[in-house]
Amino acid sequence: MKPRDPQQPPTPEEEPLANEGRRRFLVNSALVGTAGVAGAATGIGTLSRSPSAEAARHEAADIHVPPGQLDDYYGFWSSGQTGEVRVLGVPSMREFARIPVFNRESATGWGQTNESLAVMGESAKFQNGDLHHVHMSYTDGKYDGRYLFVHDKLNTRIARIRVDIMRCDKMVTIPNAHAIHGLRLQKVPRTGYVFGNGEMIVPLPNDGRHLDAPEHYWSVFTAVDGDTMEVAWQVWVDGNLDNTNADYSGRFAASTCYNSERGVTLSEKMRPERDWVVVFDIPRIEEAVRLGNYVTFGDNEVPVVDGRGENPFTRYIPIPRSPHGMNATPDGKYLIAGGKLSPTCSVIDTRMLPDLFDDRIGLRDVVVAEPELGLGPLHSTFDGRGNAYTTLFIDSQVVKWNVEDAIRHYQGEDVNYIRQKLDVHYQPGHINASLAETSEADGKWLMVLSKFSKDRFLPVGPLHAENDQLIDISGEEMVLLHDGPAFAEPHDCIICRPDQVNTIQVFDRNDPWWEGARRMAAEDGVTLETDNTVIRDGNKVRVYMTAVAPEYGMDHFRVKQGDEVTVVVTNLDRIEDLSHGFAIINYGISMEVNPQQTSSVTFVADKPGVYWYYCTWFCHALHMEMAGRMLVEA
Ligand code: K7E
Ligand code: CUA
Repeated sequence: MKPRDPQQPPTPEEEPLANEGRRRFLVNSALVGTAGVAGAATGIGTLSRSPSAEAARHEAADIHVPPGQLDDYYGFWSSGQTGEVRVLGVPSMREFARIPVFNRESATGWGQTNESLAVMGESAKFQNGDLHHVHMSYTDGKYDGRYLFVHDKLNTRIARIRVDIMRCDKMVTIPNAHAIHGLRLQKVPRTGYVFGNGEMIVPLPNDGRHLDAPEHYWSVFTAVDGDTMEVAWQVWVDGNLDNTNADYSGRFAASTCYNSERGVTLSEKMRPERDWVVVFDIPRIEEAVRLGNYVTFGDNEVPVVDGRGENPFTRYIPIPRSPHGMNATPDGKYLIAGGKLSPTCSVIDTRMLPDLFDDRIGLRDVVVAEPELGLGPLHSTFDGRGNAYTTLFIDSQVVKWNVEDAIRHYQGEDVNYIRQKLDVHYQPGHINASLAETSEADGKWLMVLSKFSKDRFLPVGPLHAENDQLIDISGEEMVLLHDGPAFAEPHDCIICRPDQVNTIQVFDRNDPWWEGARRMAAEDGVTLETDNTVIRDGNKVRVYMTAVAPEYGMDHFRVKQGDEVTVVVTNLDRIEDLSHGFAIINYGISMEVNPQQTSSVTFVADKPGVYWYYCTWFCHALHMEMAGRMLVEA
């Protein structure tokens, strides 16, 4: 048979062959990709999947949320290098909203409006971020719906999102640290502290000294006050810090370390057989800060408590090398570190930590199980019925195992702790079950965030979607129900109940969100809700206008070339979902103005001429007519 022209569709006779070739190609490319990721790891052996069986189960279980019906859960997704947070419904996996945080966002004007620039502060100069983890504030170990907290690995920031309006209201750059990676919250009595891990080691302060002397490179553990969003204190540690978590007693936090040797090359980082989990005693650290027992670095005032070597504040628990995830069981008893390069997880009994800090027991005594789970265990989650679910990155599987049985096995009993292994597609990282990060884990839904989708979706060029897979864990067996394509690169997600998420649909006019515009208007003697006026102050011009569908309060305003113009728009509509926008053609200005909200933007009118401004949200039958002219005199 002559080779077929790839530009032509296959003939009916060629069709089966073409499909066969596609299958073979995809399987081969999947294997190549895996080998690249897993390095010298063993073959993955997980490509034997059965699409028809999955499809059958899909029909059996009901994840379809009919039109007009609401989802049972909210999911909040991180987005990695996209820098935003996404809001999904579970189990439908419908995406409802995106919350811009570290990224520059076109529709809302995030990164351009004065309100967002005030939140971002000096770090607004960065238009990107790397947001791996999102967590909701706690009271007594349960989600309380006040805030979401996130971090930026790329530019070393921690930020807070108001849940009621789903907008970021605080952002802080963390001094002394270099790349905030792990981020978790104090669960008890409340949040409280936001804990952030400095992942990369650098000189302290990192001001040009010790460039060629890695023995002077260090990591710090950071506690931010979640109420004020100021850095409360830091702990100077040995090694580096990867993922972190807080326990359910409120006294301890713990972080994994994959670079205990503080190497700067791959081979140096891989040297020892063991790395560690470092545990922090929060009250002792607070006491040291109170007593002035700390140092500071460079030009910041943040108290840094020395937690290196033997000290009252930290304990370094040796575990197999290069651990990654750190998860707390919802019953409050255990912290579980994912082995990554070791096929094991290390189970730490948090109830033994007080004795460890009083030196009554040895470091390894608190490790009560080290179950062998499979290749590349990264993160774990829980069903509230005593089972853990751990992602096996290299095996492309989720393993369900019983924590108490693993402990019995470690004590020498002949019990099998593995309950089930399920193929996922492919290379899973984070895993999270409904409410599993809280004491209310309810064991219904499991999300597995797979890093590779390979052949699971229609191809979209070299950059593939990630695959967020939905699994039913309510029964004895995990059942894979849904493939959820996702753009770069949701590392993590949390799933909570709708009653834990209370949003407002129409702004209160007293909302602090536009505090800057409110103050400016007061100084100009302008009332935002009623006035449509232009205030000139030298070459600074402030334009105040209202918006009521389908009209702005001003059909034109006049400025001079070179003026610094601030436009303040107040949406007077009180109707839910009636958002307006304000955009200026050829000036690159665009922002949201939601019901009863004030938004403002400042720019230089550098080009003379007529420039139409218009509304960007379809608000009315005459939405297209909702426009006006900015007249810029030469
Ligand atoms: Cu495992 Cu950054 Cu949470 Cu990603 S980390 S997977
Ligand atoms: Cu206002 Cu469209």
